[in-house]
Amino acid sequence: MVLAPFSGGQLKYGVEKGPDFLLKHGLEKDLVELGWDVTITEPLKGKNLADSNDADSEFPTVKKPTLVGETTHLINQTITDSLKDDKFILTLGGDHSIAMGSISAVLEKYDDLCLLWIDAHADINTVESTESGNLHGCPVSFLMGVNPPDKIPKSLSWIKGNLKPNRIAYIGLRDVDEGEKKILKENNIKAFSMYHIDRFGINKVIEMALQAINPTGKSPLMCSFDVDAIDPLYVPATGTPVRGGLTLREGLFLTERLAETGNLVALDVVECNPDLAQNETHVLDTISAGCAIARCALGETLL
Ligand code: B3U
Ligand code: MN
Ligand code: MN
Repeated sequence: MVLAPFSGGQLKYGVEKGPDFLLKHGLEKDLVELGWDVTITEPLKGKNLADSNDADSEFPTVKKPTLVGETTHLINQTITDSLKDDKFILTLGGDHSIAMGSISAVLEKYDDLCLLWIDAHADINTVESTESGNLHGCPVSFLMGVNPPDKIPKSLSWIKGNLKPNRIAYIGLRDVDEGEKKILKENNIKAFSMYHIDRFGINKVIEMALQAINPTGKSPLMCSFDVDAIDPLYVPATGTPVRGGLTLREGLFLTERLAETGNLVALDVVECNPDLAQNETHVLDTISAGCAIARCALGETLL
């Protein structure tokens, strides 16, 4: 288990408390009870990363590139180390920019890795298309290497950008920027929005997604799960909630199905922000959903 208490990919503090809240809810004990031998690593602990908006005159379109670059590199290095022992990698965010660190590391070990990005958002903005400048809206573009090389901030240039577009599928989308739609189309990326879930049902959608990115059924799978994919009715305490999302059961079903394949090698659970809850129930709903996602991905409901 990799703790990534980081909020620098966006502007709302509190998301860095995610790992702590998930652990306090009993996640480690739950996983041990499922039979996992859990080790906890903290790549960011004791690291003095300046939380300034390092206004980078060379790259003015993105916020805090140095902080995000250094942080995700530390996460990458820790996970690269853990993967030498063939561990399952569960990374707890933090905002979704941390996936630059986790996915790049997993991809280095498994070059045929298939990625399921479960999110209300596509997080595929480039340094040119981003309107907010928040790097949690950009990780996929860096992982895929679609940013113009001369526009990549130095601190993020360690990312290889070798994730292939035909190995990514999205599920749960409902708030995608125009620039992102263009990138998705140009790269022919499989993207299942809430419309597709209503049209075909969640079971068919996950089968279509897996078939598209992993036609042999033999490649390793990673899931990057942004809790805002689930409707704010169930997961209210998150930075950019969008109504009309997955039910809690649909979200859990996705991870149960991935566990069932036997090919899941890594999971991110990101964007739980307890500070944005209006009351204790909101905190509990959000954190218990985050824990349930992890437990289901790690086999809890497989009989
Ligand atoms: N696409 C927008 C909004 C956004 C992306 N990810 C989240 N929000 N959580 C952006 O800022 O790039
Ligand atoms: Mn999101
Ligand atoms: Mn996201």
